[in-house]
Amino acid sequence: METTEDIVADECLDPEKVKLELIAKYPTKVARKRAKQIIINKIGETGDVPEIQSNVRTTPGLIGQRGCCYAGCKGVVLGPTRDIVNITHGPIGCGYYSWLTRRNQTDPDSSPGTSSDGHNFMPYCFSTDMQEEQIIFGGEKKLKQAIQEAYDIFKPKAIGVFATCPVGLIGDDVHSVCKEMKEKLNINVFGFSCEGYKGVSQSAGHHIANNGVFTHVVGTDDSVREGEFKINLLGEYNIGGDAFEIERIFEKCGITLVSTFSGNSTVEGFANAHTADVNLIMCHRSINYVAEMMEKKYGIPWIKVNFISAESTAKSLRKIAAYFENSKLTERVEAVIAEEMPAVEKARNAIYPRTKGKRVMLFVGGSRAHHYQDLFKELGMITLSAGYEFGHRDDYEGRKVLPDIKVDADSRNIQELEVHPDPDNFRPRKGSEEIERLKKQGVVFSEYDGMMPDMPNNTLIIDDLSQYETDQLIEIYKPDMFCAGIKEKYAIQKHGIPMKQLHSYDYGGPYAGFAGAINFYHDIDRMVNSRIWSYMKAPWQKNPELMATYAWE
Ligand code: CFM
Repeated sequence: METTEDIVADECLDPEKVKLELIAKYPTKVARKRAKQIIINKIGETGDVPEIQSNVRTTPGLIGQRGCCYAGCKGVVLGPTRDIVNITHGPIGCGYYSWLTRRNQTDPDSSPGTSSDGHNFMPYCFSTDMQEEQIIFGGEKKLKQAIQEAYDIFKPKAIGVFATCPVGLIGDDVHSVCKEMKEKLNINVFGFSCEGYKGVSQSAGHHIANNGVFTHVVGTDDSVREGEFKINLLGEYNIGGDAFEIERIFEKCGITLVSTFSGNSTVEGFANAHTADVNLIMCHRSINYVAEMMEKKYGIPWIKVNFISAESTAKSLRKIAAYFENSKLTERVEAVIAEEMPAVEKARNAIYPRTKGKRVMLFVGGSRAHHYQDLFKELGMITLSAGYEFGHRDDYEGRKVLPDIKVDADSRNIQELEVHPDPDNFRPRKGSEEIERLKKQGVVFSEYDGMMPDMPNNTLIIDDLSQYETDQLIEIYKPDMFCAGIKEKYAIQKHGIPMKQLHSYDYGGPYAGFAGAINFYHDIDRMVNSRIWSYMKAPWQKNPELMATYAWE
C-alpha cells in the first residue's frame, strides 16, 4: 500500500514546492507570516518536531475558519450544559447564530450522577436583544429584566450571562448585574466577559469559560456520589451523541463518571467535580485550564485520553485501569474490550479494502484534526495534511514546548487565575511515591504530545488555513476526502471532493467509542466510494468566466 512518503515522492506533491505555491501569490509580509504557519513535518531522533507559529491573529483579508471568543465561551464550553439558562447579552444576531443547532445532544433524564429534573434549556435561544437605545444609554437595565424574566418562566438552578462585542465597547458591567441578581434570586448567576473580539479566536473564550466555571461553580457542592473509580471527563461536548456512547462504555466497565465538561452535563455535575479521583482530558485545547486548576486546588491528577477510534478507546480504558491499579477493574475493562472489538473488526474488515490508501486532509478546531486521524488510520486512509483552526503550539508540538511559548498581548488579555490548594478540600489522590511508581509502569500524567509527533514526515501541517489555501491544496493534492466545517463545506464540494464536517458530523454520529467507530467506517465508506462527486461541475467549470472592463478604460 502507498505511504505518505511514496505520495510526496511525486515531484508535483513535494511539500517544499507545495508550500511555496501556497504562499506565492501573497504580498511579501503575508507570505512571510504564513510561511511560519505552514510547516513540513520532520520528526527528529529525539522525537522533536519543527516549530509552528499558531494562536496569532488571522491576516485581515484572508478568509479563515475561526470563530470568536464568545463562540468558544458560550457555544462550546457552556452551551452543552442543559440546565443553565445561557443568556446572550447583545444584539439578537449573536444569540441567533449561536443557537445550538450544531447538535450537542443531552438527555434530560440521565446526565451522569444527576437527579432527573427534566430541565433542558438547550433548544432555547435567550438574548437581551439589544437595540440602539441600549447601545447609547447602556444595557444593564435590560439585562436585569431578562434575567428576572428567564427566572420567572423557567426557575433554573443557574443562569449564565455572555457578553458580546458591543457590551465590551459600551462598558456594561455584566458581573455586577449578575452579582445583584444572584443575591436577589438566590440561585447561581454568573457572567462571562467573553466579547467576541477578545483574543485571536474561540480559544480565548474557552479560557474565559474555564475560569468562570472554576470560580463560580466547581467545588460548591461537597456531596460525594456513590460508586467506584470516580472520574471526570474534560473536553467532551457530546456532538452527535458521542457522550452517550462513552457513558455506555464507562458504565459497562464499572467506572463512575462524576461529571463531564460539558457534554450531557448539568450544573450539579460541575459543582461536585472536585470529588473525583482523576481527570481525563479529551480535548486538550479547550479545557486543559480546568484540569490544571483542579490539580492545584484539589490535588486531582490528569491524564490525556482519546475516545475517537476503537483502538484509542481501548487504549484510554487501559490507561484508566492502570491509574486505579485495581485487578477487578482491569479484568472488567479487558472483558469489555474483548466483547466490543469483534463487531468493530467485522465492520472494519468489510470496509477496509474499499478505503485503504485513500487520501484525506483534516482542518478542524483545536483537537479533532489530531484525534480523527486515528479513525482514518483504522480504515487504512492516509492523512496528507492537517491543521488546527486555533490550536496553540502545545497542541501541535506537545506540552514540552510550553516554557518556550512567548505570551503575546492578545493572550495576556485573558486572565490567568491564581489558584492555591483549598484548605478544606485539597487531597492529593496519589502520593508522590505512588505517582513515581505509576510513571515507571507507563502511566503518563499531565502530558499531551500534540499532533505533529503522530504524523508522518513530509506531511504539511497548516495552522489557521485560509479559503484560498484550501482551494490550492485541493487542486494540487486532489484528496479523496476533506474534513472541515460548515463554512468550508460547499466550496469544497464544488471541487467535486466529498467533505465531512467534523464539528457537527453532518447530522451523523456518534463517532466516539466502539459503536461510534463502526458508524464512522460506514459513513466514510459511503462518501469516498460514491461516484456522485465525479459528476460535480462547479458553476465556473460549466460557464466561461465573466470578463469586464472598467467604464473609464
Ligand atoms: Fe475541542 Fe470541541 Fe475541538 Fe473546540 Fe470547536 Fe467543537 Fe472543534 Mo467545532 S472544544 S477544540 S472550539 S473538540 S466547536 S466540540 S468541533 S472547532 S475540534
